[in-house]
Amino acid sequence: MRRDLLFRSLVMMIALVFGANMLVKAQVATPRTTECKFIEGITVDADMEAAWDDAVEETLNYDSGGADLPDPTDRSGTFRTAWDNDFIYFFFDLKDDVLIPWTEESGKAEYETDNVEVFFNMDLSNDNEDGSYTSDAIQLRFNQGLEDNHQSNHGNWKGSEVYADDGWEYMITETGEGYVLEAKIPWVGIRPEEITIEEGLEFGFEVSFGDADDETNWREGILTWANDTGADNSWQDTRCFGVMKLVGGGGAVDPGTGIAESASSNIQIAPNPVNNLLKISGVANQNIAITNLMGQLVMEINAAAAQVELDVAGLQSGIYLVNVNGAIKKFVKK
Ligand SMILES: [Ca+2]
Ligand SMILES: [Ca+2]
Ligand SMILES: [Ca+2]
Ligand SMILES: [Ca+2]
Repeated sequence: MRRDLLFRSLVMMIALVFGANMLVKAQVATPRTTECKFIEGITVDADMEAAWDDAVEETLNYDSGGADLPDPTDRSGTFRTAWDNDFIYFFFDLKDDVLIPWTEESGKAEYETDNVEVFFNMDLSNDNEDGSYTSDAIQLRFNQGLEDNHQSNHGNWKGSEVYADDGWEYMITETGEGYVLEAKIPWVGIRPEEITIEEGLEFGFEVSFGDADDETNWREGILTWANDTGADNSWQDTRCFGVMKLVGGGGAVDPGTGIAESASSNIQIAPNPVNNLLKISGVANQNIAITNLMGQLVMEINAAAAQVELDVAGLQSGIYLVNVNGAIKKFVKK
């Protein structure tokens, strides 16, 4: 018995040593990765609602100076991400001791004052060997103190007006220790035509948090999430990016978030999730309206029989509501 215990302890010790070794190697050899979860019900108001509880929290890990990280009160930060079929969402919690917003009078470029940038490289299959931006790579900026501005220097920038029309929103609130930033960016402004936004998609992603603390000086440092090279290079080198993977959505997500279903209804729907044909029963002589979560009507029929079959193959992946005479059922289109 004792020998057995001794043997097991030895095995565990060896495993620990090996495990630690592999962890160190992994940090050097593999790019940083994160998961972006399918979450609905986020409102861009610089307030972290309960929906964000499900999101992965990431830390800004590296400083562009290459040296040790600065004092956390000078600049430090965490962020969360989420996605749905139309948007990618961000919530940044940033510590910054002196806020230098961009103003017209400052005479500075937007990237020189306090700001956050996000970078996307949506197609990982076409990257240039030297890391120079492919047409699907993009750099976008949120400026502290400038809520209607979203600039980009490089990549597939479609212009801030296009983004505003497509629903780009962000809001910043000062916290006393820095600021929080909540944002949503429409996929339509990020993704190339050939990339489908769906569960399992992996793409290049990076964040940089630029910090200026003196109106007379330039930005004095940048914190990054993935780039551990010590050089401020993400704006021109996609090899500095990490990888983000979309998880959830397309049936894996609990459709119980947001609008409540009617519990006491005779209506039954199957299968759920559905690919092509959705059977709806308990609906004789009633009007059936299918809406998306934004309330837009996507299909409508009058049910002559007690059971009808709807061809939903043409609907985009996501969660939909079946409205029958005020009763609501949800289904997920794969
Ligand atoms: Ca919010
Ligand atoms: Ca600072
Ligand atoms: Ca690419
Ligand atoms: Ca600052």
